[in-house]
Amino acid sequence: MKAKVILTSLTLVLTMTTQSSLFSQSSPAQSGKPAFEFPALPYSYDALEPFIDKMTMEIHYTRHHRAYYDNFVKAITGTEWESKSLNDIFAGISKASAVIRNNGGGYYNHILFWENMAPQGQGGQMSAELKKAIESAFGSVEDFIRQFNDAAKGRFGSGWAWLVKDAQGNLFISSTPNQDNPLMDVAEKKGTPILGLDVWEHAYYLKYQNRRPDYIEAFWNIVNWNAVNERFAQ
Ligand code: MN3
Repeated sequence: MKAKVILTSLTLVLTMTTQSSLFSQSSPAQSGKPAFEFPALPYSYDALEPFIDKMTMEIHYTRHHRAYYDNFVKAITGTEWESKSLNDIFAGISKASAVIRNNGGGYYNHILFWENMAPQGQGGQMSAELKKAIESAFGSVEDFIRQFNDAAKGRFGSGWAWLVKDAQGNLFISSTPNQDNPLMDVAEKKGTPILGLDVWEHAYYLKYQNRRPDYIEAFWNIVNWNAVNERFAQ
């Protein structure tokens, strides 16, 4: 009797699984599949040691980034924003709620941040094209790094430092508060971020405490230039 109940339940589960895989071929809204996904971290939690410690990475990804994603999806579900791309959402973010702005920014910014880092020695080199654009915008690579570090150190409170490509393909450095980013219509200078650095205390406090400048210096050891080159070329 008990075995029969289990078998019936198994059949039911199997039937449901088959149906949902059929539905997943239709649009995300119809299938119940979220339009926005929470991507896997591209490396292990300890891969960026000793520059970013394992516990910081684990908490940052599984708690902070996950919460931005969950809250963003919850906030847009059933609204006009649900069917838009992230680019379109950010282009009209001044009309969205603070919950969508903060969590949508947090969701996107961290995906970029994880992608633009790699274990030491695995991030490759700045491409010749990117180097040329950096020299033309900032004078030299050293001047670029100094200006980027200044933007990251100078961000009061929580926020981000960015290397950004504008609509003409020119590079500039900027800094945004909270989880804003240069794709947002509220940004002072707008463009496509190709490199981002999280300077919220949650990104560095366990290892560096109040020494944000040390964390910023350490970041250059783990930049994934291959990813930055690719974003610049797009
Ligand atoms: Mn963060």
